[in-house]
Amino acid sequence: MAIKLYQFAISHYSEKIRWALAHKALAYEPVFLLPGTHINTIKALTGQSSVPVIDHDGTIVQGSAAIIDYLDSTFSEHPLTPADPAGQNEARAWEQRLDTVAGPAVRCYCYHHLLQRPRIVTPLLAAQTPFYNKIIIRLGFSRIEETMREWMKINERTAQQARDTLDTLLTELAAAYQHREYLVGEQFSRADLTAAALLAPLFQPAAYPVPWPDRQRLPAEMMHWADTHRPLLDKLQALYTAHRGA
Ligand SMILES: N[C@@H](CCC(=O)N[C@@H](CS)C(=O)NCC(=O)O)C(=O)O
Repeated sequence: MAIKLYQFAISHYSEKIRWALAHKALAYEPVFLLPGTHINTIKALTGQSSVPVIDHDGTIVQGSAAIIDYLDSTFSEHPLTPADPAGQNEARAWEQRLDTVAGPAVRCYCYHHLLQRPRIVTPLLAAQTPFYNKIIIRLGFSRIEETMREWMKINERTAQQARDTLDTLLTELAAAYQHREYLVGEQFSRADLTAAALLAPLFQPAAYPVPWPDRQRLPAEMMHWADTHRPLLDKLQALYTAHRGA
């Protein structure tokens, strides 16, 4: 019955699965990896390098949506997938859009600004790993920044595009939440969880296990822009408070 979760503390897709496991009240062993040095460990499990990955007694599942499918089909208590087919389709459609559009855009926009603040981003990247990783990142910071920007195609232009993409999506999400508690039906589902977890770096909830800096230390551009979507971000924070648990 043992579940291991391979993850980065800072990864918002990993946060989806931390939340899913907490919601379903499933005990698990967290395996926190340092981004960059994770590749061999994860490739040995799946052949590909991305986290999150779970190992449930030898069954390996990679990718946050596939993991939620697996958890809901294996452990029926506290489902995150709506029971009715129409609700299922709707929840999966939101999740897929958030996974493919919101996740990459949040990552590009936030890293573009945070990588300009080594003192803030270093503890975020090394969170939940041995203390010496912070020293290693600090020593090699310019090379690490260059590699991350190259690998994830992060620059001024793509960050601006990511912000425009998020403006459209966040406006649509705000409209969807305007007259209802949850995105699909009357229950908290994988659609709400995905929206809140993937957008969490924009409102920095305490339950997300990284040392977020104080608001006044965050890049001003990020904070001012996030403030233009404050009612939606407050709604997502309320979902954290009501449903995330520890
Ligand atoms: N669609 C995937 C995306 C996962 C993803 O992008 N993970 C990032 C961290 S947030 C990652 O592992 N990047 C490093 C790599 O791909 O080697 C999911 O839903 O799990």
